[in-house]
Amino acid sequence: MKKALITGITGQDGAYLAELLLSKGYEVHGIKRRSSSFNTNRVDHLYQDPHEKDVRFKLHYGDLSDSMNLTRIIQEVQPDEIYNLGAMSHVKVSFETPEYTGNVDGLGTLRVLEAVRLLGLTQKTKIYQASTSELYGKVQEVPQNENTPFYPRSPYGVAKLYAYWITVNYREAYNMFACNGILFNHESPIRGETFVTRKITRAAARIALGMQDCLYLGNLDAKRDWGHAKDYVEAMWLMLQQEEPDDYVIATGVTTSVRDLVIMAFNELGIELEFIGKGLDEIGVVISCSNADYTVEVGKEIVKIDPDYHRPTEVDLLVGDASKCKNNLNWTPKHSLPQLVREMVEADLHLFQKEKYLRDGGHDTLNYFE
Ligand code: NDP
Ligand code: GDR
Repeated sequence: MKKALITGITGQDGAYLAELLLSKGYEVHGIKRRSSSFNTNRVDHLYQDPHEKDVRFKLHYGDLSDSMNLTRIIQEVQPDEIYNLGAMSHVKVSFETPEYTGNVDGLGTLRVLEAVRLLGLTQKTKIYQASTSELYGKVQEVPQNENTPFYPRSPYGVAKLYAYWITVNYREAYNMFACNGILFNHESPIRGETFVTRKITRAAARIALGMQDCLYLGNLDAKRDWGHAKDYVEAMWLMLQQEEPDDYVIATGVTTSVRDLVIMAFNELGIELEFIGKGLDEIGVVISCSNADYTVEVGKEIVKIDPDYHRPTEVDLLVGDASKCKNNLNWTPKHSLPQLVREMVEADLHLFQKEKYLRDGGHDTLNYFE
């Protein structure tokens, strides 16, 4: 039975990848951070009581800033594959926590690679590094492929640049099977709530249900190549099943602006939006609402700009060319953006319908401070 170790198992990709590897018969180990409240909700459905027999899903406390901890876990697990997905993954937040981001996202990768080397596992353990389209940053060429020059535009992007190159260096210096997946944005119903797609689909559902008045966003002009996280974790696994280690772009090849994504999400609920005005004064106004269940008035301003969501330096346009991955790994995305948006809006609608029902019935949450 193959053993995999996933850092960042409690995140969006970690949860989907753990599901995929379990379905392929792996024993899956994951590193979770200690937190003052539960942080495993994305993988709780995979949890197995450690007292049972033949448990194939195990969590270990750890942190990418702690090399001794990483070394001990890797020594204990002796993994065939490590997927280094752990990171402070929010680009805007990285401007506020640049040193921490450098430590975890940059040096954290070095710690994993060096642990494998020091433990003498270079010929046993294959490593996947979660690299990112944020490496491309300032537009040099479109679409972006494995040969496009990097020009990161945030502390996150710069930390991931270090991680990218240290992975290449360990592969070349120590003959390790280490790969960079240069993944473009990928989303899902379990996407973190502060990334723009999920922020939009949550707000669309809440506004339709009368639980929120307005959605505040930053740069509506930014364009991203959005895919489905379920498709992308398959590509991660495929990279480690090849004869030779290599680096691959994973993308859909289609780019969409934040503004158009907002329109798509509200359309799913029968709410037609129009954007009027410019710059910080741009607003999204309701033109029509075809669903009688939602009390959204025509003319209501439901999207506004909050400059706090703008980044000091922005990545304007990302669109990936995944031909290498298609040719070498036989991978193509199964989901389109309209399918992804529909799935996310439906999931958030369901979530908030439940919350509204409980709230209206007076059963929503316990108030500890009453
Ligand atoms: P998430 O933010 O959903 O998950 C990040 C994971 O990393 C969480 O499990 C988090 O733990 C963990 N983590 C954070 N800090 C540390 C730390 N100091 N030590 C150990 N673990 C830590 O990200 P995604 O699942 O979306 O992304 C996975 C990886 O892929 C990340 O490295 C991200 O940068 C990269 N990436 C993501 C893309 C995307 O579009 N989703 C595109 C390209 C790259 P906790 O749950 O406790 O916060
Ligand atoms: P990104 O994703 O920065 O591309 O990084 P995010 O969803 O945060 O932003 C995408 C674009 O939307 C614009 N934007 C807003 N973004 C957020 N979060 N909140 C807003 O209110 C808002 N308004 C406009 C942003 O300026 C940006 O242009 C994601 C992360 O998953 C990284 O870890 C990963 O490496 C990259 O994708 C590829």
